[in-house]
Amino acid sequence: MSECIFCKIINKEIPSQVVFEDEHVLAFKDINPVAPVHLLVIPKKHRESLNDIDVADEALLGHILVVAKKLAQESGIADSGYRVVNNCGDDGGQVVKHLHFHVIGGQPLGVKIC
Ligand code: D5M
Repeated sequence: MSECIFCKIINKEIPSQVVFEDEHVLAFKDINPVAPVHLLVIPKKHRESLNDIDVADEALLGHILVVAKKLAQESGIADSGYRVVNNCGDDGGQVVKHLHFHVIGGQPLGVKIC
């Protein structure tokens, strides 16, 4: 049994507020939102971080971004703008070691560092 918290969410071993699911990805509300809309889009297959992605995962990554855009549209934040964020590794601020993309919006967002 995986100890990964996001794998547990995928396997419905712990609850989450799912907003989208298909064969390849799951999207759910972040438990600690930093903006009115804060979703996480994750691959169903465990990848620790972007560092574990290779060429075989290109279609999966593209799909994640298409899902992120679709969820932004459905959340009503697409026109005003939003961020899709991936934190990779410790210096990147990654806490949960299962690849995930934050979709954040619904208010003007803070300082950009890049
Ligand atoms: O972001 C990890 C994110 O994962 C952080 O914003 C909280 C969120 N999180 C952690 N546990 C849960 C559960 N159980 N449900 C929903 N959201 C969760 P990182 O980029 O790793 O810093």
